[in-house]
Amino acid sequence: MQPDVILVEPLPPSIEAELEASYTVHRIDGPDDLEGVPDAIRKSVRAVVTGGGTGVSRRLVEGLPALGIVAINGVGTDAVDLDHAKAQGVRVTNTPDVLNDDVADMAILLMLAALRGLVVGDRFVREGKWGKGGLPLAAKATGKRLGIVGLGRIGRAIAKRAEAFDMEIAYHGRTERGDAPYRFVPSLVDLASWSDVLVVIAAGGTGTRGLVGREAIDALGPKGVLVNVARGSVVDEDALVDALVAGRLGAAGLDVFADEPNVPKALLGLDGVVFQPHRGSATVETRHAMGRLVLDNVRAFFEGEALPTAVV
Ligand code: NAP
Ligand code: 8YV
Repeated sequence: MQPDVILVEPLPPSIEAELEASYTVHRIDGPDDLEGVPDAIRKSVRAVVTGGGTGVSRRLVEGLPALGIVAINGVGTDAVDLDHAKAQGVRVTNTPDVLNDDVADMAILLMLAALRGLVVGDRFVREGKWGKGGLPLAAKATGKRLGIVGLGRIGRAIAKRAEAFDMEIAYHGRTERGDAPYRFVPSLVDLASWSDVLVVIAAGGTGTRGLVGREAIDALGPKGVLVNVARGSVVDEDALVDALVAGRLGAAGLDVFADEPNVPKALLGLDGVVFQPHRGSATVETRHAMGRLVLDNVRAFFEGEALPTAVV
């Protein structure tokens, strides 16, 4: 008999097909849907597969007494209580590195779109306004100052791309990265005040909640651009909305939000804001590479081998 696996969030069809070839897959409706787990397997199921932004609730973990692994199809672990999982004897895995390129590309895409008014120009053409009126001049990207909040795996990939735009690069984090050729700025507000563009790519979770607050947003200022590809929780969203609405912040490129899929209504009418629905890693190639790591971790767990990309 095949082992049971609970799937909280869809994977690419070919990855789901591979999962189904080795396991009996039970789909549930979200990270807290204990009721969706068939009664017959609640006491015996050993594996849950979920997404980075979705995670699992403590209630789901506690409701599955035989659970041994939560395999995250993503790198962020903030939607899983790692201490709790460890205390329950549950291993947690994620998918580091394979998504660095795509998330970094998304950060650059949002930066360029915000600076150059990509969406406004697109709408101008679609609405037949070209030839009948003008658009304001946009802002140049090349040579601007880029502040990176979180020079981790993805942060470094963003910096590498920004070098091709001749950008000056500095970063903030808890630790100075001696091997990085960029200037470390111990104060986030100082970094924001120096930056033309501030890209947020620090890990989510309790340690970074509201890290980019009102003071940093005001320091970035009316010509500044804030790009968030990390987690909505890392930026004080109320402060961000206030600053954008009041024109105290120039523009923003946002892939992530505090209460996804809900986006603050006050932002929807603003030309200076460009949105994506949490699609930083959402390409065919990268979602396959992530899915493969999920399959490798689940297989290793059931075969009693070392987990390839274990977090706890
Ligand atoms: P990583 O290599 O672990 O880097 C995380 C960075 O966060 C580190 O540079 C770390 O620097 C910084 N950080 C942690 N706590 C901090 C704090 N209190 N203050 C300032 N900086 C702090 O992770 P990664 O692989 O680059 O991924 C980063 C995050 O991107 C993930 O955790 C996830 O939430 C997000 N993500 C989003 C998408 C998307 O679709 N938009 C896709 C993938 C990942 P220090 O240790 O020096 O503080
Ligand atoms: C994915 C992510 O959108 O890796 C992460 O932490 O947030 C993204 O790559 C997610 O994991 C799929 O749900």
